[in-house]
Amino acid sequence: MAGSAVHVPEVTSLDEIYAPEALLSQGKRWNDLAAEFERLYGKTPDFIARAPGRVNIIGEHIDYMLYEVMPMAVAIDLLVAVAAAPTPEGEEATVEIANLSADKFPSKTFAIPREGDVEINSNDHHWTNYFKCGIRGALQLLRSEGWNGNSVSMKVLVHGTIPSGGGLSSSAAFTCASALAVLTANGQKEVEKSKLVNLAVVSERFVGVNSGGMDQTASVFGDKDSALYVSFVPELKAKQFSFPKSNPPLSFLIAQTYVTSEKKITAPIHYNLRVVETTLAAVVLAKKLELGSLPGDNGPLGYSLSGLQKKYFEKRGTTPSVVQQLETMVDVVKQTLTQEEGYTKEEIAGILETTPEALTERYMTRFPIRAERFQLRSRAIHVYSESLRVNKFAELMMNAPESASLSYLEAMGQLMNESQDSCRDLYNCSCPELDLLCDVARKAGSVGSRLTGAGWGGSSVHLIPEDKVPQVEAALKEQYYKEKYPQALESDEAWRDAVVVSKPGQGAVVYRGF
Ligand code: NG1
Ligand code: MG
Repeated sequence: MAGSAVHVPEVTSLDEIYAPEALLSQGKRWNDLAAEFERLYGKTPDFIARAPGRVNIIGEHIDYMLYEVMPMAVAIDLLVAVAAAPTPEGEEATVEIANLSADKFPSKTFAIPREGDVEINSNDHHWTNYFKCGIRGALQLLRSEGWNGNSVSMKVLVHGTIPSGGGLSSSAAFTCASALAVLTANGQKEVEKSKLVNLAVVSERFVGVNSGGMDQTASVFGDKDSALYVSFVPELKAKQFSFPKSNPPLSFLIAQTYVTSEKKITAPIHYNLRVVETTLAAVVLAKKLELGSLPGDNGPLGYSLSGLQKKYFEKRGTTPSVVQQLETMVDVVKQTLTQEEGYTKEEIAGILETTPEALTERYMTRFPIRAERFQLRSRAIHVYSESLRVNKFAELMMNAPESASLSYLEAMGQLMNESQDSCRDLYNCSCPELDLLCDVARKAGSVGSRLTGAGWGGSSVHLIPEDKVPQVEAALKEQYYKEKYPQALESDEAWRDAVVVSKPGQGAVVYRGF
């Protein structure tokens, strides 16, 4: 559905969401959810809000620097079943929330203040925090649009099939589905996709991760037939595209490391630190290059390397092609940020003619971080070179010949392999298990293998000529899972959880098929 409605679709039948081969098992899962809802709360849900996970094909750790990325939604997802009731006059709305996997995710009841925000303790990593993020974001949006009502009270039952910490963005799916559920429960008949994404991005930051916007965009704008080319400036846009027809046909395989990376816990030394490093790289470059003050933008900390690129060429009065610009930026970084060992906070403060305390206050207080040295050089080289790879990859994807050859696929795969090298060596966000999966897959016939998502564990994605898929699966089984995670070999179901051939999936929907 190219150029589909800007509103989240309301669907009444599961075949609008899932591929035919998944309908049977999904039908059972949705029925189980509805039946358990009835058992718990004594009534059927009014609706189910559903949002999927995603896999990122290429463009890692550059969304928060406002560069284009190429993710697709996947079929695994998060369901939020809701029954809403008006909150009695003068009382606070209540939320009763439970999970179908009750042993792992215990239920909770809490109130929503009539004014102000629902409290989220980001040090207490309770699973329901993500639902609270959705409430906060949704109510803030409604209030900003002049709504001054009291929220409805909600009975909620959740079920997810996206492994948490698995790199396929269970968190964004949960935040998007929750925000969508709260908006719908409070009477919003039509929810605009970009509004939902923007509010979900901001909401996810309430759990302590200073995230970019890729995952929420993929989760909301996903489409059954296409992957997405997502841009963030001048405003959020998700262009749909199909994979090239090739001989042999191509497929994308997702393989789990089963090393979980709980981003919200490691954020001060991993994710949030990278956001600080790349933002400070932009600010320091602007100062060293005497570009004057950087224009503020939508980057999580207000400045971005893409803003810097724009300013750099404005100042020079030239507009080379995007590829030339990015190549130039890689050189500029290499010549300007010469300290390969990184920069201390004191050194950065010195360059910026400010104090370390002021730096901490401005960039490291809402999202605290821990670092001895800030790797401005390597992180900035990664960002510019990764954006360059995305541009080249998009060009190959979207302008492929009628029937692309194996060597054409190999050219695309090469860019994915280079992305993995850069993530491992410059961004330090890979891990030995991800490196091993990539290595094994490539030797068995993958033409491009890389981590997907934030990294430090989670999943990998592989571009494989279809005829080589069985070989790659067999090699992964033999050389990775057998030793590192034998549980994956115990049943067909476990294996499908570890390694799947991934097709683009439908984005968020509201289901009212009851
Ligand atoms: P994960 O941790 O895989 O959900 C994160 C960010 C993305 C993006 C990627 C790296 C969130 C919700 N998602 O993904 O915005 O920056 O890492 O490319 O924080
Ligand atoms: Mg996440």
